[in-house]
Amino acid sequence: MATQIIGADTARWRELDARHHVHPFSDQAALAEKGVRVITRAEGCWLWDSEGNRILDGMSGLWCVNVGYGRPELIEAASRQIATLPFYNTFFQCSTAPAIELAARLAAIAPSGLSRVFFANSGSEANDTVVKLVRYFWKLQGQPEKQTVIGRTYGYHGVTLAAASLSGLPNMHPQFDLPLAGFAHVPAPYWYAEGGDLTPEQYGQRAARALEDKILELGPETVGAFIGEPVQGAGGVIVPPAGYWAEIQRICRQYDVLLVADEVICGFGRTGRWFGSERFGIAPDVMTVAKGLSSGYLPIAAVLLGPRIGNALAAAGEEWAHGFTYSGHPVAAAVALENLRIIEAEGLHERAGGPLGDYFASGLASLADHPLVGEVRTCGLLGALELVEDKRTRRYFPPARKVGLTCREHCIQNGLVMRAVRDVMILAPPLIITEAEIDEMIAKARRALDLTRHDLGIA
Ligand code: PXG
Repeated sequence: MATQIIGADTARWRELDARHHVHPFSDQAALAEKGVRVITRAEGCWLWDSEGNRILDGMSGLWCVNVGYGRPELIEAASRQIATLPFYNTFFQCSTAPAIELAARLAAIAPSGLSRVFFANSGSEANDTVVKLVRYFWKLQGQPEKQTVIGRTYGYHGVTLAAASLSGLPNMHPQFDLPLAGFAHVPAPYWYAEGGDLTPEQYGQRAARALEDKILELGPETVGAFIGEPVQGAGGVIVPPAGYWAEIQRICRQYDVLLVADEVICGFGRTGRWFGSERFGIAPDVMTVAKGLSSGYLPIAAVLLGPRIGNALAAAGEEWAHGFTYSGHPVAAAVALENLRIIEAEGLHERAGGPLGDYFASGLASLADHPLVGEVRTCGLLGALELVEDKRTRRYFPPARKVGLTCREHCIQNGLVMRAVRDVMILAPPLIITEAEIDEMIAKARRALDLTRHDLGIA
């Protein structure tokens, strides 16, 4: 009976969605034709859709539901704060208790003296804020020409004009005549796709040196900052070779270029530490966080400032002209605080960096014998499988064969959400996932790989 009602809603929702709802990063007409999947509830690592399918969420929503779905503590934190003070702003000499406590808590867990916190509502807004801060900081230093920010190919930093300009994914620029002036890009340390005959470490050094070349080409006096994700997420879970980040840091210091770590995906336990920067020995001047900060329960993001920028801003002697209505939103901040308490109390970051991360890594590694899998990469609870036509030469299938999309479709039909980036299959499950659920996830992934191979007509 209940299922019948659900079914009726599905048809209506699909129709209304097709008619009225504009979707992010989607071919609107193609999606309307196919019809959306309507997700109706979730618990732990599992989703249910309006047709009653139960699906293992191998992507934590969109790389964010680190503590899993349905946590009563977060529900209580939100409802308590909504009842007490649903909103007040942090402009005009006011603050709120959750925003203050969250700023202090972030300062306590952040590495390398990042002790001042500005709040935003999304990763895009946080990175957009960074671009403004970089410009303002160098003006305060009397070097207003140090404005260019360098990002990387395969980088994803969001979709506002500035954040999209920082990003380096090929589809993000042409539709909007981006990047804006003042942005440049250097190659990612993506050895598997672009490393040729070099070892991963050699290629990592080459990719890092490309930053030095770019700085010298532009003139160090014009380059204000470099931004990078410790592990590039949406670009395909690109785990940098050993030595890469050390070389990047040397270069940034040598040319007095601020180092910005985009921790929107890597933060809050994903890589097995509180922050990816710790995992890779990065001491950034600025860090941006979002997603796992509230485990996606409410939108909130932050920019964490180290002493150099923080002190300059504090000593500016004027007000800085930047801030969002919802900067430090009390309900989002209260949820984020409780979320951080859960991660700490349950040791979720340590779990992802310890036995559970190892279990996930060996589960994924067991797929390396599959004929389609050219490489398996993991870092904490981030994982990627490179699907290729020829493992020996690392040759991909022609893009027109849509191998990644085919595999993703088989995953969802078999009750698993896996993300396809080109022909790279990605997993980033909630940090509360159990070993039994990892086994189930790997079994579903293997089945999807077999079905994909079958569709490709490979014997
Ligand atoms: N930085 C990084 C590293 C991200 O992954 C952003 C910034 C922007 O955050 P907001 O909150 O503005 O979306 C992100 C977002 C995908 C996908 O397809 C990834 C993201 C967003 C949407 C889709 O993998 N990451």
